[in-house]
Amino acid sequence: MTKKQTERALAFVRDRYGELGVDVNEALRRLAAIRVSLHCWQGDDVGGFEASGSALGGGLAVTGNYPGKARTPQELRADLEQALALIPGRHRVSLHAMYGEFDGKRVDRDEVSPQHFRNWIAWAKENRLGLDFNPTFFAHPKAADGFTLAHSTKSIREFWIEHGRRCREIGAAMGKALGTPCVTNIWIPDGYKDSPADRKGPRERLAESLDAIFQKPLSPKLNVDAVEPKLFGIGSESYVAGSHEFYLGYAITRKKLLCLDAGHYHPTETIADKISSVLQYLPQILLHVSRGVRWDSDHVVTFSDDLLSIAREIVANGYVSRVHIGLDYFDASINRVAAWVIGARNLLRALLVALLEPTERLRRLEADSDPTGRLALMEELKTLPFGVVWDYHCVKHGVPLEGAWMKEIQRYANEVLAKRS
Ligand code: RNT
Ligand code: ZN
Repeated sequence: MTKKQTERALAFVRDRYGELGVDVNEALRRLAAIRVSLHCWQGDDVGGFEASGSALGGGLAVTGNYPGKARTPQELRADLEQALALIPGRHRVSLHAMYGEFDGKRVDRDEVSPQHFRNWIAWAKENRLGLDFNPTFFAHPKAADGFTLAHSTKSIREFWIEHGRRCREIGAAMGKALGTPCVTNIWIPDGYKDSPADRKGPRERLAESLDAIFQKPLSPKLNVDAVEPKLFGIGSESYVAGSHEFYLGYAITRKKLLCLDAGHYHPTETIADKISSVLQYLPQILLHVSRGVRWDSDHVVTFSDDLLSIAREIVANGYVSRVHIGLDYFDASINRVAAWVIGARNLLRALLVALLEPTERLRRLEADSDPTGRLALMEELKTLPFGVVWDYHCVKHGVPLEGAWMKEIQRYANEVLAKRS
């Protein structure tokens, strides 16, 4: 499709949306302002660049052996650039502490500092990207028994507290250099495979460790902290110290962001309904948009009802400025660059659908006690021609349309990925 064709098509659908009281131009303007955080760890199967790489652990599992994964920071950045070139808009990249550049030296987690991320920061600046950050509480000998901040041994807790503290400083350095606050998100694997005799002790220790990490106030203009709950993991099926209730209480009392990961709840439970609940009490939250299949499997985000509901809750409730949206999945069975593009484009398309919703009209039907009319309109909306608006958005932002961007991925696979053995 040419630019002219997408413009002509848009003119038609603009009227269709206009009949419903929806301003397509306004929706496009708002979509262009949303920044999503692309997770670096999709690019190398949560590998990182530490000199002494440990097995992943922490209940995280990446399956697949698709060729061409990034082996160096240079390769990972090149892959991210390629992905970002196929995603409309300006965005952010989320890094993990294990992705520092340590020049072949062994720099332990309690020694990481902003200088290990200076190349990432310079790269982000050059590409006009924001950065977000995550301490890495897994893939390390001191996390091998499944406990970190809630560990029963004081010296191990102290090691991880120091890691957490340093990561906040790194986040603040990123925020300062880039002029946009870094969201530093804490997720720990701590839990038991089998029924614990003591559910209380680890949680008491976790609260204490977190308080120690957050002791130093940092300007929210540079860094904001998030905490990420989870129901269970591989090897922590029976008990996870950092549960939803634990962190909800923690986030409210300590004024932290709560991170809702779509894969971290019971399989029939979705995070969409949690957004307007927790935002009654929290100023801001972080989302890890992911897709669990039967369990927290971290599949590539698809254009699913779940995703549409999440986007809808953010937009319809006016939460765009209070919800930081990050992606979190890892699939090594398909082209990793395409995996980023598919998930990010789906997320943005879902947000566009939400921005094109005649929310006022739906709410009026609800207020008029007309659930039949509400249901009828909701169903009708599903087949509105949002794809035309999406095409226009892509053309306007200089990225290929659906169907065309895979050619770019193919070219990149042949020219770049195929040469990595
Ligand atoms: C794990 C959490 C966490 C990780 C990343 C790599 O269950 O979802 O966010 O996926 O930190
Ligand atoms: Zn997550």
